[in-house]
Amino acid sequence: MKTFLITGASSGIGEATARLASGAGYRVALAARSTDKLERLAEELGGPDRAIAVACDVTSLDDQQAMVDRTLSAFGRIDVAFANAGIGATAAGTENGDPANWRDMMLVNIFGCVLTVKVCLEQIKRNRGHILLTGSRAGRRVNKGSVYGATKWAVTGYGHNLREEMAGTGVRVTLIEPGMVDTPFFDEPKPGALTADDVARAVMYAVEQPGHVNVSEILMAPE
Ligand code: NJP
Repeated sequence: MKTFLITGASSGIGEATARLASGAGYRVALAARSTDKLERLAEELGGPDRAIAVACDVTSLDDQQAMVDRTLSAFGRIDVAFANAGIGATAAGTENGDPANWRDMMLVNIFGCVLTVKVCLEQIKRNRGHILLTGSRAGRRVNKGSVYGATKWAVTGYGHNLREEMAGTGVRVTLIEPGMVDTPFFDEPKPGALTADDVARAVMYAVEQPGHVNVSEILMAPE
């Protein structure tokens, strides 16, 4: 049985993807900081033989390495790695933005994403597997003053560069680039936005293609 590892699995897009991946027959490794939520989800998805909860702050290399070690001791392999954990801006623009929040965004959205790939790569290469990164539509177009968008432009660039690095290895790399999604990412509901499930279906579309089909990026928006 193949294993699907997801960072940022405690809510939103990661949680929705965990449900679809589990339903599609994958074992799932669920990583985030909120272990209570992860444990509830792991239980719902069938318990230790099918789903494990892994406490992980993606900004820590030690945590991320431990996430992989724990997944391998539970399931023995990793076939899909979904680097999805991310946070948003507390205030818009450079003039009003908060440097502490910029640091956190850069560490979680960029550094954390690259670390996830680094720690999973040996397994993904061995299994000719799949790496997916949650970028954003904000990483594909200009948004006035958006430092968050700049972190996602970095993810876009990294994803394309990584695909080149993986050329000839059988490893596929997909960028998932949603516009606004109604998730706990925002403090208030976002009616009319994409749902987490909409994005999870896009993830599964890319993963479920035959091995010779590399879906490079999926840019999606509610309108
Ligand atoms: O948001 P949310 P989404 N270490 O808040 C985790 C991108 N995106 O599903 O650690 C480890 O429900 C956090 O878990 P916890 C967005 O940039 C969104 O919408 O327990 N995990 C939670 O599971 C992000 O890359 C929209 O707090 C950390 C998850 O990340 C991805 O979609 C639009 C962590 C966030 O789940 C998922 O966000 C777009 C850390 N240090 C892109 N910090 C949108 N919602 O509109 C956070 O274009 N997490």
